Amino acid sequence: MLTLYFSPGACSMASHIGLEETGAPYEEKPTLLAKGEQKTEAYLKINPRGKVPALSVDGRIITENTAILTYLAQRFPDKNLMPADPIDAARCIETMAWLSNIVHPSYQRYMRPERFAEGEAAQATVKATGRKSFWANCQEIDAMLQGKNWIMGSQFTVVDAYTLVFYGWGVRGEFPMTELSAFTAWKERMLKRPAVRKILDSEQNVLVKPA
Ligand SMILES: N[C@@H](CCC(=O)N[C@@H](CS)C(=O)NCC(=O)O)C(=O)O
Repeated sequence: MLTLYFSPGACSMASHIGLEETGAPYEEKPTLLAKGEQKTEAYLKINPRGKVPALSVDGRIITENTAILTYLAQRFPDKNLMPADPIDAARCIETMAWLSNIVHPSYQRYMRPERFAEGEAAQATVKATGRKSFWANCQEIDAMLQGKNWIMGSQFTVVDAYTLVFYGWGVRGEFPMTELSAFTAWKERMLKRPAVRKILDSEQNVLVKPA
């Protein structure tokens, strides 16, 4: 049995979409960050780091979007969620690692500067540099998507599921996302995928909420 621990609106949406794209049955365990449910004793037994997502595979836990999405692509090879060529597969994982290591923390610095520095002046600097870095990262994604349907080219892969988190966060953070034409056209393409739409609707994501 596959069980996903996630919080609507969080980066766990990447694994949620990936899981839905496999077409496999799974159980959902909402773990609401707004209520601090990621820090409960019960959840810390699932992921001692107190973060979502976590995927339980018959009781064995995988954390980190990059690992969960790679596992899903390998477990369901007929769904073609990872490029077949080993170099392209490595590049797909490389891009997920970049999203996790660079893009996600840039947004965190913008939204939660208090986690990175003490004192108002230092936090204001962290926030401003986080905003600048996140926007530069969004521009890099836009450049990656120029002339392509999907991040890896002509094939939808798990890195697309992960990348959508950041378009949504950009909208939530009031960045001028529509200025990024390739990124925005790709987002519209993503919304046409039934699995993506289902998860965005169920999480009441900002990208599908009525204005
Ligand atoms: N690199 C990790 C990041 C996980 C992460 O930071 N998750 C956030 C939600 S976006 C979280 O659970 N935060 C709760 C907290 O820090 O208390 C991944 O991709 O899975």
